Amino acid sequence: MKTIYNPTRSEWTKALQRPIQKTKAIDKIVKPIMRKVSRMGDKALKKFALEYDHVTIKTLLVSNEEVLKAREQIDPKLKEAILVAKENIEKFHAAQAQPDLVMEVMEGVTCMRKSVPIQRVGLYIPGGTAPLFSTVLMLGIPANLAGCEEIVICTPPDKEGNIHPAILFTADLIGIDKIVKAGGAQAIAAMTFGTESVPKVDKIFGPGNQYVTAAKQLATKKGVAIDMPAGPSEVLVYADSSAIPSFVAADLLSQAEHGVDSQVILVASSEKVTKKVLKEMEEQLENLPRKDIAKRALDNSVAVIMGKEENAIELINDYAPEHLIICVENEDFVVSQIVNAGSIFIGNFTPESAGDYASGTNHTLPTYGYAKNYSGVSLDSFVKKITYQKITEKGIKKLGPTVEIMAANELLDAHKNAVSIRLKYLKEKK
Ligand code: HSO
Ligand code: ZN
Repeated sequence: MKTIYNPTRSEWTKALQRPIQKTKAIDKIVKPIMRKVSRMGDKALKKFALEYDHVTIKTLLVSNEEVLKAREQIDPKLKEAILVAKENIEKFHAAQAQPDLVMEVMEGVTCMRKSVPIQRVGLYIPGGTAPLFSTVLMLGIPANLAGCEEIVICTPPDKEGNIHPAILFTADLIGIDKIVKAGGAQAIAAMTFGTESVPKVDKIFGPGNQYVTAAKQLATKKGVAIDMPAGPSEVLVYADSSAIPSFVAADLLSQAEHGVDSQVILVASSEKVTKKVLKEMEEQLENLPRKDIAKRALDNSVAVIMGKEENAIELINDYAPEHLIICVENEDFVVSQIVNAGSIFIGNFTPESAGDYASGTNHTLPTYGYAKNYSGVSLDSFVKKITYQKITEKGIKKLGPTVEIMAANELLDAHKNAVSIRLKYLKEKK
């Protein structure tokens, strides 16, 4: 992890660049996969499972027996923990529901807006080196609360063709029974086009590797929406002498262990704070089972010494981190100044891991600087808002002339006529 001292804007922009994604080369691999799945359906999914996951899949859909077995395999302590997390996530997401909006904007002109669930959603749950069953909660719970009619999960099988029991247990717990043994770009393709076993969906959610991300982007060209453009996970910790260095180090390492392309940034008020944190990181790193992954992630990572608070705030807003941990004396003021971040964790006792698993907020968040213009997943992500209006005779008489003159000036006579014809009708009726 390199250290930079009081950088200027152009210096930090250069030093904090995210690892470059080779989208062109990846698209070249992903496009034919998408095509094959659209043409051959399930057959293509099985072929790719053999090719990429080295496993022969007879039945793509997870069976009831597999789910029952998973229930027995899960340690009771883990079950309990998943239940606590579920309760918190449900509470915080249920409260996000917005009441219908009904307003008489002008006499006789009533406008309404209502949230309506997206009918069919697809949730991608990564398997691989870390089976992210917590993501089943983060995506499945709001999908259920929103009232989505069909929810399908795609997740890659292991070498024996099994799905991790915690993923099955969690899906079952929240009532999702369509789980497909498919991973990678082929899974995204299946949810985009539909196959014999996988329903075509309206929106695809979930994290994944670069192939999954590229496939999601391609899906958007086929009329399927996605949660957000994704990149590798990242955290920025802003710390001063009030921060506990071992905590800061642990938080930085918690994101570094996600993947070799993860990026973690320390912004510290002084060299002293930086040194303490870096020393702690070195020590803690050695005891981590995923230290090789974390070490490589630290190659993409930077410690920035920023003496002035206002410069630190400017850097944070410019970088727009997915996760932002604020451990400084002046925390209320600093928090109030942040305009670009996916999710903010405040104070020494708020590790990012709490939000990753169980505090109640969603862990599907914008990375790669997209926190400047995207929100994390929430209940809103699973609904669209339909607006309605109803105009009475009195209302059209009142509003009509406004529309007529605007339409005429946009040189759109047919628009004007749609009003004029009604006003004429009402005049003649008298
Ligand atoms: N930090 C990840 C979420 C996660 N962490 C899942 C552990 N499991 C992206 O926000
Ligand atoms: Zn995490």
